[in-house]
Amino acid sequence: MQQYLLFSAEVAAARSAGTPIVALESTIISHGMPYPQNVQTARDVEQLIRDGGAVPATIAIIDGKICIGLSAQQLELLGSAPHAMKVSRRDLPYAVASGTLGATTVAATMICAALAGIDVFVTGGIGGVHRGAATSFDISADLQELARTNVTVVCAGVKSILDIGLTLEYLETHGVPVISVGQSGFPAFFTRESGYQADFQMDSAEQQASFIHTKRALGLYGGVVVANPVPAQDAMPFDEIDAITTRALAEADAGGIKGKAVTPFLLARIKELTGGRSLATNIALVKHNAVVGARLAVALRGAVHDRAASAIL
Ligand code: PSU
Ligand code: MN
Repeated sequence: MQQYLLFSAEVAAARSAGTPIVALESTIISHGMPYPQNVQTARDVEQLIRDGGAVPATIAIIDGKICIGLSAQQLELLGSAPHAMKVSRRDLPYAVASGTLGATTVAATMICAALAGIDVFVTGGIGGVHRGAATSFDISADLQELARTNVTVVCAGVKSILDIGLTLEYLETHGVPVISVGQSGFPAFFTRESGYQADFQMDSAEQQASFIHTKRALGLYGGVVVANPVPAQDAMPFDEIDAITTRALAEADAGGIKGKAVTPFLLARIKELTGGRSLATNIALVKHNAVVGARLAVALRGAVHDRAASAIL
């Protein structure tokens, strides 16, 4: 396995020192935001994680290696390359074997984080069950990954480009707990409320860490969703984003957009239709998630140490 993984110097040092590490995805850089704001945001998010006492590990596939932690040049390459491949679970062996430049989705980042022994992963929004999935069968591989891979994903909920109710049903069926932070409602990315409740509200990192630790100790494999609402001052008006989402969905349908192209199309169209204002919201919520994720990674290390200590006593 080690022949496929390449750790940056910063991440390698954190692994030896036992410093908490937070994984970050790269599809949000290549397909989720425009250049150069994508690269700037990636850098800012990494710094917020360092400020929180953890080490950031942005993950991507470069030259046939699963890179865990990227250099400034690698971030720039990924953010500016016109044809980086969007890599989910099924694409991962192709990107590694062919040497194609690959940006990892939530699903692929979870796989790589687990391979690297990283427990916490910060992103913006996760994929989910698309509206109309009853006929299109379009359900993001992110949900399957959450069902099977032991990584906690800190996000701002899911966008209303998806069927949020069905996404939560799917997660329930697969035993994936959904924890909200600071409120009981499940957030909808651009807005703080989706009209749906999370399973549990846990405001402190210690509570979240204790929950994750207990889940693992009970042998309950699979991921956890920590849904952290966008700060109120950065949220978009619900009615505006709702109308724009409906329009973007109709355009995707009319344009025959299918498969892995659907989500990037919708993200880009919403950005255009909001005159770029959705991008500011997107950046703000990812940064907020970085703060929460770093806190959780630090608390999780403490929880593991506490349990180990009490097992010895
Ligand atoms: N949702 C967002 N922003 C994103 C994505 C989803 O609000 O950037 C990206 C993530 O990388 C996620 C992927 O894993 O899209 C899901 O793609 P699909 O729906 O094709 O599974
Ligand atoms: Mn899909």
